[in-house]
Amino acid sequence: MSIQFRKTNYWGAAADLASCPPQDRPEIVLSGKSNVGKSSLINALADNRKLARVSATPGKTRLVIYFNVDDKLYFADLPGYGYAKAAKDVKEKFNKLCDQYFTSGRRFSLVLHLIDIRHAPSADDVRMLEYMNQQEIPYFLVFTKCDKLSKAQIRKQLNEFAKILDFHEDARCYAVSAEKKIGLDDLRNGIEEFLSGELNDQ
Ligand SMILES: Nc1nc2c(ncn2[C@@H]2O[C@H](COP(=O)(O)OP(=O)(O)OP(=O)(O)O)[C@@H](O)[C@H]2O)c(=O)[nH]1
Ligand SMILES: [Mg+2]
Repeated sequence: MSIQFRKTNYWGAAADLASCPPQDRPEIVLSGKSNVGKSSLINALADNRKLARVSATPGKTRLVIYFNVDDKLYFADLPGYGYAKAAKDVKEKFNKLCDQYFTSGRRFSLVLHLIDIRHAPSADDVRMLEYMNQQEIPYFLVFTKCDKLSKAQIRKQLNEFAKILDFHEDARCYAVSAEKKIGLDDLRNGIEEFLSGELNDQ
């Protein structure tokens, strides 16, 4: 069964767990530091620049925003963690929403964990991978903003990440650019392949 990523539309925003959609189809969560390019990646996968709000100011996504992909799955766009400019109480509130989200018992099919290819992974990235490894949450690592580096630099960075990060043996890695549309088909195919068992059961 193929997924038409172009048929992605806004489902709604959830400020708490009660407002999240029913778990009637697979849910793919985008996680990662603020400004890493989560909303941009959703737009790029759907080939629609107007879908998710992209911001020059980090921390714009303050709720869990749900998108319906081809009536087959949801993308959940999480608020980015660790953005510098928000006030402390605001920051804590959003971190709490993310923590609650992950520890709620809600079932996720897959997490796309985004890391900017140019930067060393943060302590939060390391913590998140440890958490997903422990909880056996399947994830892909998606390295973003590849248009900013040469092919040789990308290879070098990927080798560095492999040394620093303890990824699960099943975690696939993708290097993408939302801006220049690099690596998107690979990622779409990876998602489709990953979900194929689940979608065929529906
Ligand atoms: N060069 C380049 N810039 C990108 C790419 N993807 C995103 N950006 C830029 O990075 C900034 C943040 O992008 P967003 O998609 O809003 O990031 P986010 O992770 O959703 O951020 P929060 O909602 O704050 O957590 C914007 O200025 C984007 O234009 C990319 O592939 N290449
Ligand atoms: Mg966002």
